[in-house]
Amino acid sequence: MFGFIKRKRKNETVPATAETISPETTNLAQSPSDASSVALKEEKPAELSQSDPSPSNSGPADLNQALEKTKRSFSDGMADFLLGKKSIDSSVLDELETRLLSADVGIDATTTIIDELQNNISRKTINDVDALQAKLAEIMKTILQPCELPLDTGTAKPFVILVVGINGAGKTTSIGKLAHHFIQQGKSVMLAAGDTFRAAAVEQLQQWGQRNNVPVVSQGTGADPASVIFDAVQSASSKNIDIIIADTAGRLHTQDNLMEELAKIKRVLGKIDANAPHETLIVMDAGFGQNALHQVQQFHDSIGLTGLAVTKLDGTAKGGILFSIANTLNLPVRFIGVGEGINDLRPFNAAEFVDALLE
Ligand SMILES: Nc1nc2c(ncn2[C@@H]2O[C@H](COP(=O)(O)OP(=O)(O)O)[C@@H](O)[C@H]2O)c(=O)[nH]1
Ligand SMILES: [Mg+2]
Repeated sequence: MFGFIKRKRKNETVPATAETISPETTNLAQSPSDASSVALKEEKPAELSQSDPSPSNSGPADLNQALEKTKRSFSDGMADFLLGKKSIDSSVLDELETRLLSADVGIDATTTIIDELQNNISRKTINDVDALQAKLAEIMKTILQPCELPLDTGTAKPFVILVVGINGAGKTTSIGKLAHHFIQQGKSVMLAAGDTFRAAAVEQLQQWGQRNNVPVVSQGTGADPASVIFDAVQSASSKNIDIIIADTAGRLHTQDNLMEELAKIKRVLGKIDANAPHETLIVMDAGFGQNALHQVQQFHDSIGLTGLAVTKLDGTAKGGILFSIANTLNLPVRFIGVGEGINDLRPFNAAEFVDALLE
């Protein structure tokens, strides 16, 4: 955010100084293996055709660039504002506060940041813009650090990841990127098409399977998601696959029958391995800002989440939502999505994120 303040300040003469949906939920009593009499289809990975219009396979999006919109909402006009300042006074903090709020950092995290800066200014440990920037980065990293808990998939085999969230959040796309991420680590991956609500959803996952050259287990549209995922995990087990990632249909936290369907999937998986799913990962669209926090909390209360993937940070000025997440949800941010391409998902790193934001 202050990167170009520095550039502007090269001409400065007076430096600032301090003074200052799915199919209806089916009967759980039905044995999942009964349900598996529905034809199980395991898409063998196929080579991609040249004409496949897959999202860019280019290198990872540059984090600085991906966060451009959020950075702009912080920094537009901030440089000019600070240039006129001879000291870091309360008006600087007021301005910063407004910008943090507009980037959706949230009231609690913003208050923490501003209070901490104010204390340092009062104690005269911040005397200029550079010191302000350094302290700001330090405080922001401290807030985000507790969310940085990388997903360890080595604790079970197959390690089962159940992906949930509302429609359009980026679940299926993130599963495709996740498969790529794990393959890069030398792991074997299988996908389960648990979004049986629309045929297109199964096809979308199959395409990601092809791009990654990994098998996709599916049944027909309208099949019971719990049985699809159950069968997939059994298949992964027999094939010695390291990681299975299960897609689910999008749903709202208010749709009780759909939330019950997720609970059912978890119960059914528990019959194979008491600890499965080993990760219940919610995918959240960063662009939804504060509204998404409530939704995530409701999912958590209903089915118990273990991690978050925050997508579309490239498409929003609300990237500050990560700070609200850190302050209000007691959940690890496993990954962030910064574009539509196969490489555009990265493990969340608090320091890297803050540095990119303040660059
Ligand atoms: N720009 C951007 N688009 C994304 C990202 N993640 C997903 N999308 C797009 O969001 C749309 C919905 O994604 P999809 O995976 O189908 O959502 P689902 O309904 O939750 O499965 C698609 O057009 C994706 O390409 C991201 O990190 N950045
Ligand atoms: Mg989907």
